Amino acid sequence: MKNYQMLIDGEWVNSSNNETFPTVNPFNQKMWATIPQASDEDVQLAVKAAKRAFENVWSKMNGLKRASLMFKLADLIDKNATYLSKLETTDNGKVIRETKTQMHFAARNYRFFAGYADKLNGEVIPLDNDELLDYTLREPLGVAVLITSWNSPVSLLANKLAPALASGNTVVIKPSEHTSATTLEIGKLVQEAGFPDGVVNIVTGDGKVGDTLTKIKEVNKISFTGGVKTGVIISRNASENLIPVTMELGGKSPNIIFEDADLEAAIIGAVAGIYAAGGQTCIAGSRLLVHQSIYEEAIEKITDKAKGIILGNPLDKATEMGPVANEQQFKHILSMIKKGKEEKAELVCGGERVINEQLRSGFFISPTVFANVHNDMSIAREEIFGPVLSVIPFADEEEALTIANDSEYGLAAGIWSKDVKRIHRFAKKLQSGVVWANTYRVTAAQAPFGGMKRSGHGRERGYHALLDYTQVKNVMVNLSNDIRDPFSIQV
Ligand code: TXE
Repeated sequence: MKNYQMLIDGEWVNSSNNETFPTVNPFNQKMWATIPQASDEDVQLAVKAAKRAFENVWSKMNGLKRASLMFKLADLIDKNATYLSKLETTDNGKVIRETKTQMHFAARNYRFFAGYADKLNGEVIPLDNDELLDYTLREPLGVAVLITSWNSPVSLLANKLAPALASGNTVVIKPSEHTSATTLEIGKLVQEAGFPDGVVNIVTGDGKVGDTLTKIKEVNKISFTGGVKTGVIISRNASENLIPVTMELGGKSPNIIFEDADLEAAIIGAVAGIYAAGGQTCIAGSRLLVHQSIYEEAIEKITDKAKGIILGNPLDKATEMGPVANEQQFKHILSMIKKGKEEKAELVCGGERVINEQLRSGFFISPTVFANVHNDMSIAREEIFGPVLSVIPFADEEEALTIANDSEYGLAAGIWSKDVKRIHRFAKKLQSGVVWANTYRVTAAQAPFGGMKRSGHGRERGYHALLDYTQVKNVMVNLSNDIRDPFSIQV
């Protein structure tokens, strides 16, 4: 049993009221570590430490030095990737082959943004009046609060922490109460890399801790990954202090197979979209839209694949799908499957808890396919965040577009077609922050990621993420000796 502590101002501490909560392995439902439940006082201390570190150290350190610390952190994450991935898999049940890749991808993200730390230049702007010199400075915001969810703690954190640090902000991190361990391990690596005290602080606990954190006046920025309901609460808190937020929320992403697609490749893409990570990803391609001429064939093929998925211990390299990450999520998925049946979607396979000898102690749900789904049904509208695919037929491009965009979400979408004109035409019309063509669930440090509509706003990864952690200052310098008219604005 491990007993974790929190990181505040460079010190590892218990909660000031000594409260803790257990963290549970979803594969066997065994408690394996305790995590501190931060008090309001702890949260205040963490923000104060971040503010001090911002004012006294981090905002004064030059970009090259910030970058070198971030490169060290990236190296340490790579070096410890095996350890970190085993821990993350133990904590959230995600298969080891994915968590291992995610650790290296997190390191890649720190390197990508480290490369920007000494290149945050402003610009010189030519004005109508050439006796005025105008230029901009790109400056950090101050203390950034980073709140993450349980599905990919290290990877989600890298999306936020890397651009925040590169652009000169200090941070207070609050990981999900379901999976705090690996974030705290990253805290240890931050220290080993040599970051000054107070630049990175980590407080742990439930939603109350997040709520306290997002109401503090000294906080200058919030970046959140989680559910829509929480996103709304946090946005409300942020609006009281008029601070900017980045919201990375859920999705109900359409993965669209046209009649001219390479069907084999499209079906693999559909599997990647919904069964990878057991569907517990914001970009899950949970609505599979299929042209009616290939609908039956596609159902047959995806069902075959779904039935063949290897469920098992997520620490085992052969396992393709692990358990659902926690009990709350497990119950939610089962309740959505029940709704699907009640609304008369056709359950083709799966749809139940797996209770065989080896898996019955874990939160396993069999890969599920619902056919003849109408886009008005709950399973096509609400985020399930589990291995549940809704297959919806369409007659033509226009109908596919109408169905795809008929969602309150707008995070990701996939198009499968050999017609290059159709791909670009369609990509332009999709209401989605991310569009893949002839692939799905592919990511890159350089490519901006984020949603439209109720999937959120702001962008993570790529150059665009830096813009969310900086503000622009405009400086105008008079070069002339003319005496101005003080009662008229000068142009
Ligand atoms: O998320 P929450 P949950 C979706 C998915 C899932 C649903 C709920 O559909 O079924 O959200 O999941 C912190 N102020 N996604 O309940 O509650 C919380 O402690 C500040 C999509 O796990 O949003 C945790 O650290 N913070 C998503 C974080 O918010 C608060 C990934 C996320 O928890 C808070 C996960 C409050 N009032 C779930 N209440 C994605 N975008 O990928 C909670 N938190």
